[in-house]
Amino acid sequence: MTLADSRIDRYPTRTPSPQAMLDRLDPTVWGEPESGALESLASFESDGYAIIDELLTTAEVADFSAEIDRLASDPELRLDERVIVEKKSNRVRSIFEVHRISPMVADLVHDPRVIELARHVLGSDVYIHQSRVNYMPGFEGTGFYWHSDFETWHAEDGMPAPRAVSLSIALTDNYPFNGSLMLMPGSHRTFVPCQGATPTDYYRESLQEQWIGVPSHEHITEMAEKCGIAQFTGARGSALLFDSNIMHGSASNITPFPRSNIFLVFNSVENELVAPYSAPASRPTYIAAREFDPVR
Ligand code: 6CS
Ligand code: FE
Repeated sequence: MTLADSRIDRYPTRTPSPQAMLDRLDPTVWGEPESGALESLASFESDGYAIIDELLTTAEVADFSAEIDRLASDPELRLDERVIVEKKSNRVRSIFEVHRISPMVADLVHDPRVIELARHVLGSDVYIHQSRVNYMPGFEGTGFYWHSDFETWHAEDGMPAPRAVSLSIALTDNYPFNGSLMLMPGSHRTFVPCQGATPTDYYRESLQEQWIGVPSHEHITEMAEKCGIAQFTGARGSALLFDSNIMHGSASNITPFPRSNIFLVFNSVENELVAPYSAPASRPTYIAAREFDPVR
């Protein structure tokens, strides 16, 4: 028996047959309650997310918007494998590892307004597991079906525990109608296993449209009835901090109003990736970093 075989998988998923939902085995907020940071995170423990109004100033939003537009229209970058395009329109949908491509985003990762949120929730030093810019263009921006990020990061990236947190910073106004993120409050306390094996090189399709690693209609119904559905709407510059295991998704955007955001995922340095728990091979490092040096 190899080490990999002997590893205990506390969150089994991508199994041949359907499995029952599991209670989360790990804390949500790992850091000690401190004054200050706690105020904006009061709801985080119970809901699995918190909204931070005006994380960025209007001027900073304008600068970041100009920066991501520059990236999206860079012909050279367009050929980079870290750029994901929309299936139909071939327009830029996401740019991964944006904190290594854009010095402005690299600075944002180190900004105390950002890094202190992650360190408080995760209760340790942190590193960037994944960063991306999401462009949800107007008229034909397609959304993401219901999923838990941790289910994917556990199965495909070998993330042991849900000790990671995402920060989605809105660079455009998030209205209820332009593809804004929907979340099920409190769903982070349940792990929803998914049925079906991970195909080889699945990331080449899943980042455009995910069809493995999506919960069953039965489980989605049960979670929605138990938790309800909330929507992240907020002005540009506001941000959504959310637990790696919360059930979320977004509708498509047929309005003329684009929805762009910068998406930073922090993982605890005490939660380093190991071999995938349920996939033939690890995903590229621009999707799941495998250098775990803490962000100082
Ligand atoms: O596969 C991933 O890592 C990405 N997929 C989705 C749908 N959300 C989280 C993450 O960025
Ligand atoms: Fe997601």
